[in-house]
Amino acid sequence: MKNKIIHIDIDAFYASVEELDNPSLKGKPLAVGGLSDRGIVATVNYPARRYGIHSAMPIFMARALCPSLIVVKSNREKYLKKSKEVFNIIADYSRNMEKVSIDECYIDLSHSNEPVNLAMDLKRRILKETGLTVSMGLSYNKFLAKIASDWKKPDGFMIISDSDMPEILYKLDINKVHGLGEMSQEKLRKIGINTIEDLMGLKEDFLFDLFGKMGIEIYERIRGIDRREVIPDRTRKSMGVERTFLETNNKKELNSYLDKYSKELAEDLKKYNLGFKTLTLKLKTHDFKTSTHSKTYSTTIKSYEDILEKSKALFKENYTEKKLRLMGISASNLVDLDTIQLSFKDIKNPD
Ligand code: TTP
Ligand code: MG
Repeated sequence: MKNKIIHIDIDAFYASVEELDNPSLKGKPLAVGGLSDRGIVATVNYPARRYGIHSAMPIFMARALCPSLIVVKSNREKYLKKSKEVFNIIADYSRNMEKVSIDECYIDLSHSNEPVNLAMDLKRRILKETGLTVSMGLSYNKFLAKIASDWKKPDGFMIISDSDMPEILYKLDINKVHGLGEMSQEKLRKIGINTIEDLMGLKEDFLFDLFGKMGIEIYERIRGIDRREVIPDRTRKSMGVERTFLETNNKKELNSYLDKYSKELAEDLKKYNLGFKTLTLKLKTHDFKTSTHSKTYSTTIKSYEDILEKSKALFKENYTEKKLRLMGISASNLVDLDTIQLSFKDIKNPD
């Protein structure tokens, strides 16, 4: 099977951007996140990881682990700009690029006879033109490409061919299996399943009983079967913002998050000139239970004010006063506003 899919993930992204802006930070333990007492670590550079600090950890806890930790306030605008620079370079290498997050994407290199050389060239160009290192994984499907990019972070490049399968996966922890959430991992650990090798010992029916359709996907993926295509962003299905924070049931605080998310979602939609019809609110309670609540509207939504009003209403309808540790909103049923304008113009000025 041809190795044709690359997964690319920028190393310690927010922290690396801050180091580029202020090179004196390089080599020192650095965290990016909220500065207040209730702040959460968005990410840390690799020196700080040696202290056991990681994303979603409260800042006060991170400081306790490493008193010399430098904390820089996160600046999303700046990271979005840098992310665009990197994606623009990647887009030169494949028309088929699917962004997964601000620092992560898949590209399909089926068209190329030498994907390895292309990948190495891309890596060099990103470093030269943006100063950032990325980790890349090349394989014959998405699941394995992602596992490969995670293999040798930072600045890694790993190839997983079908002849390496499935042995290469045996030792990996189940947290490397994309598709297995925290709750699912917990369920598996309770019955003594901690590695992919353990997971391979489970029957397909058993996984189906445990996780439904996703269980079948997981059964197949760890055996090297993953039929998901790289879907270019032009045909993306949804767009969203979510974040982990310190557990809280303070409505004022939770509403302020909704305000922030609405602003960010409106900005992202504007960038792609999109509107949407379905809004989904995601809530994760302190005991890791996740629920989603969706509503579809007859009109197209795009403005910050509109998103905020509707997400506040969804929140009011569905919030049960329990302490939350994560909240998010997402837009689906996306409407391409370019197309709407075009057809409107066409009606006004028929040929
Ligand atoms: P990641 O790619 O998960 O992390 P990273 O790039 O910092 O580090 P790695 O080298 O392991 O890839 O996420 C990308 C950015 O998204 C990260 O720099 C900050 C942000 N982020 C958050 O704000 N909160 C989070 O909980 C996570 C996981 C990431
Ligand atoms: Mg990253």
